[in-house]
Amino acid sequence: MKIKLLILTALAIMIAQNNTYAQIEHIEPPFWWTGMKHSGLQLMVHGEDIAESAVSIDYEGVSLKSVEHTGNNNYFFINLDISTETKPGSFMIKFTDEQGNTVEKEYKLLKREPGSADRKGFDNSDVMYLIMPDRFANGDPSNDEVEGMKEGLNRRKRYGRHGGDIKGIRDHLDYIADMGFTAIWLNPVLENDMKEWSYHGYAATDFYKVDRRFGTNEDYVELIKEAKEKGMKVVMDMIFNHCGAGHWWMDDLPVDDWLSYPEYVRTNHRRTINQDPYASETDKEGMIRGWFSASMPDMNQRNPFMAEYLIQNSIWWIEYAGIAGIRMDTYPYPDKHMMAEWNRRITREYPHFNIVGEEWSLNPAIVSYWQKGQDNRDGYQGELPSLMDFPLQNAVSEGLSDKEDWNSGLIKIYEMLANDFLYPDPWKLVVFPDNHDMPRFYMQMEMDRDMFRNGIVFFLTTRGIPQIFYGTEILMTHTEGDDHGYIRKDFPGGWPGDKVNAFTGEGMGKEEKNMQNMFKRLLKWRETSGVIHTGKLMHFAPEHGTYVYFRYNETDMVMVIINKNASPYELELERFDEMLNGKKSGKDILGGREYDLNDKIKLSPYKPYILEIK
Ligand SMILES: [Ca+2]
Ligand SMILES: [Ca+2]
Repeated sequence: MKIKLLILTALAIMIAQNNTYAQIEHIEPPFWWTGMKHSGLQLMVHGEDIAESAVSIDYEGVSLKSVEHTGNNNYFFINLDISTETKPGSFMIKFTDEQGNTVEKEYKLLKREPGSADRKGFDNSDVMYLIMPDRFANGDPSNDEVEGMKEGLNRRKRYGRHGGDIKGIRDHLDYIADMGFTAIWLNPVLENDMKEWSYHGYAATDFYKVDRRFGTNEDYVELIKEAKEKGMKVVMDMIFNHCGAGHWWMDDLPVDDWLSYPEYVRTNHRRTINQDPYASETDKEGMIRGWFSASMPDMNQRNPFMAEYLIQNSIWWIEYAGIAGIRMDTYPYPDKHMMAEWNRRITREYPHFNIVGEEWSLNPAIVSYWQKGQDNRDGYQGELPSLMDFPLQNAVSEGLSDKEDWNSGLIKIYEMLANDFLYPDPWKLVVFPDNHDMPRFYMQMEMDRDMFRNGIVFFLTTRGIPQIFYGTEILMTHTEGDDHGYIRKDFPGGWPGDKVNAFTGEGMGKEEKNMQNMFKRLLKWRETSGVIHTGKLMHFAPEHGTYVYFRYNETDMVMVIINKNASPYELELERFDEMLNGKKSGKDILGGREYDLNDKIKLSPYKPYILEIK
């Protein structure tokens, strides 16, 4: 009886507190670190009528600079300054209303990991494996359905959630490392609590929380730690242009212009307005401010609170999760000046970090506009270290598929690389045969394994940082059509009961197995071939269905032959004297055979060669 009374009293006190004073719903970022270069920190505080409170903080080294109101009584922004001498620890943020009621929230300042600021981003020595987490491996069936989340499991639906998760990736890190990949790019892992189509992750509903159907924030951190132990970096996919329509703030926006438009107005997708000297304001605004889709509201990066929110969010994930790079989605859609500032802020904090942006244009002039160091005539300073090389992807796809002629075939690849003069640093571009948004490279090659092999050899030996989409190494197909749901099929072996297991080789077809082995051999070789990472490139105009190029430095040389000849062909070597003069032999790392360079090289039909020159 006494106990009951005590509980009731305690409950009554709690209710009384709730009634008299605000609940803090969100403080973001949820914690921070001492010893950051940028001493400022802006906290977004969300809670009913919270903006009527006075704020106080008492912690040595932390000063409260200002409190900014937004016109919405349920939010304010607190500007702190954390001096360089501040010790890690926690303090209370005290909110006091006009009646003198107070509520306190603990806020933590953590100690940074040693070497955090000097972390090395992904670079030319890496090959990145792109994984769509929902479609790779289901390591934990218990998270397939999460109570309270809008979409559950439906593996029969190609747009449904299939149950893949972080545990599944952790379980197969050895496979990825054994294949020879040294970096992993995961499609977005943040919460997407949307009614449907939430599996792809591009509609975030919480910027500080991993989707529980993938795992917890801690699981994500563990994955990155384990990957690091196995020699692999992790790249985080981020989207600054839009959030999901189911984001918690959509019911009560922090400030009037938090979104570009309060209601759905579709973007015109005319991405060239960013470079076009003649673009109308109507087109510019229509592109930048329109929503990506009805379920993806456009965030207004011109609002300074939003800009700071996003910048801090990415720094928070870098510091918290230990990522080695960011892949930024839909790069030309947000406000470009804010994006440049974002790059500057990250680079100041992490000088050796890497960021790759997605500008899906086949025109290298457009892509090069964004890269750090580009001298644009409109004065825009891009600041972005790396971009996805869509122009080269397309050139290779067409170059290998199209008939050889003066203006078609391999010449497309040769001439596309000539455009590298446009880039401040073409070596930093990410090159790829395919990704989650386009038909798989094997389908692009109309399931011609010879042409596929030529293309893979090219991407793994040309300049840049290669990226391979999960399943491309085992010739995954989508003969049903090019719909995204088909392109992003489940990796065989990732689900209990799968008849084929590409992790163990069980039940795999001969051709799939052969291709997987070729990838492994090539990736392992590339991992230790410094000349492919940083060596120079010289290529010779394609002739007679062959395209020959060299990667070389002071000590090493590699000769690559891309070969589209349907019948045996004898390649004369005199034309390459500029490179081969005095060299004696070349050993093919694919077939293992040694070739005498005083003679012609007899090329087998459609077979590519990678010769280590001695
Ligand atoms: Ca699962
Ligand atoms: Ca936008």
